[in-house]
Amino acid sequence: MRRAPGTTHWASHPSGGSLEEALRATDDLLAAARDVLDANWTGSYTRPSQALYPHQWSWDSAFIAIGRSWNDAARARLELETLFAGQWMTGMLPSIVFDPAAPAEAYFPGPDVWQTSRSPAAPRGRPTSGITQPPIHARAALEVHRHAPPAEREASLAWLRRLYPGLAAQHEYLAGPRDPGGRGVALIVHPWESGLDDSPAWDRDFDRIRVPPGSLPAYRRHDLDHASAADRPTDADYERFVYLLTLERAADYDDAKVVAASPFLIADPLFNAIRLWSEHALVEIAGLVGTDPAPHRLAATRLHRALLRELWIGERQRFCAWDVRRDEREPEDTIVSFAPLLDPELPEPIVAAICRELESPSFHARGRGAHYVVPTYDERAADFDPERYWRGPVWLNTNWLLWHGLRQHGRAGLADEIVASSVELVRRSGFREYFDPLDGSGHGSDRFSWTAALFTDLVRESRRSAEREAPDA
Ligand code: 2M8
Repeated sequence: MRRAPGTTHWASHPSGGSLEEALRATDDLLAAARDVLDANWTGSYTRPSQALYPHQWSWDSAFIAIGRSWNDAARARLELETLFAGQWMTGMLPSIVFDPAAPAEAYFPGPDVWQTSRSPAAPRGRPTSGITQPPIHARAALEVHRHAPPAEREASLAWLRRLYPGLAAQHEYLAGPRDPGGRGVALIVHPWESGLDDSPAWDRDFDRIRVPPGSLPAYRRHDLDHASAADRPTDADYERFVYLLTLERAADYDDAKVVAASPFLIADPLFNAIRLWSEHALVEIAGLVGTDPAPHRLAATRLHRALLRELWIGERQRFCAWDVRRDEREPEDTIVSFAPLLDPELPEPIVAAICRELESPSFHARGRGAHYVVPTYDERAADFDPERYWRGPVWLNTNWLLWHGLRQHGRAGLADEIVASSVELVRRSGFREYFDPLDGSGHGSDRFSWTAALFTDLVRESRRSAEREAPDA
């Protein structure tokens, strides 16, 4: 099927033609993606981007390792090992491992603000942040292992064996201190832990946080030196981000104290769906490294039930973030509601409800001129913003997660559209951090590592599937 000039109507699935078209002539883009990853490689890990994010970020590294493993399995393995060297004794994997080689003023808030040496659980001599990020790492480790060339299979298995205890500890931490009420879903204590920092998914909660006048030290946002203010979170949001950090710091990052003190306490469907998907990966990894997979199977069953019990809201036909502090469900229609597609056991009527919403004009504005999927927020919402960070733009990592979820539930048509749209966005605007769904323009950082990595994975994996399905010549 041909596209009209200037538009990307990946409609009429399951015709399949448009994916084929998008995958054509991607060799140069794959080479360019590899260049981005190599340029951002430091020798032991990959920076998300050179100027805006000059340290190691947790879920970035997991996405990067997956994409990189298609070309360079050894660096992909080292990426995750470097990250896990920053793991806390509690099992918490920090959202940032700071790079001592980066200049002190390169990023705010840096190690001097976090002061994680206040906690006896923090790794000694390795400054990190004091919060975590979505636990995609076990899934990443499994993908990296699957991509290992035959000659490296033994080295890859040995690596999995070394990594497994850290991965298991990360999951135990989330099931323990991060689930103080024992409801089965892990709680996040800062929007930065969600990875979708200023998503409207928690506006109702976040907007109610009042920063006491004079409670914050003077600070300067370095992010605005490297990205347009219209693309980044507002100053008011940043104040609250920093305020929450100061509360966590004042609690010396003691989990029980942080949970007791934090005005932000959210059970996020995306965070927990990723956790569940990774728990299933741990079942497979345990089998590969010769450990009992049963505890991971049990944990996955519990989490599957908890997701449905606590976060699926039948009247709205939607997974909602749960503001645990106020015991309110946040009904905003955002991309976090779709992430439970990652649950392989999600009941079919719920899969169908999610797909209906994904195909509705809120997320899939067919027939309205140029349009790219999947926006991170309902395009019909009054405060939808196609350019600002997590408040509307398309991101390659959420596209990649949904693509996996849709494929595992047999929704090939929608999954193909996501690949086609992602490829077209990169072709049009390069490896930008995020993209305007309405015109495809790029925003945030340029030469962004996870865009390059996940572009690689989407294209290589789709080409491989197409080859498998092609009739014998
Ligand atoms: C963004 O978050 C950091 C804070 O952790 C920031 O804005 O400074 C988010 O997009 C997050 O998901 C991502 O991991 C990080 C680095 O790419 O940037």
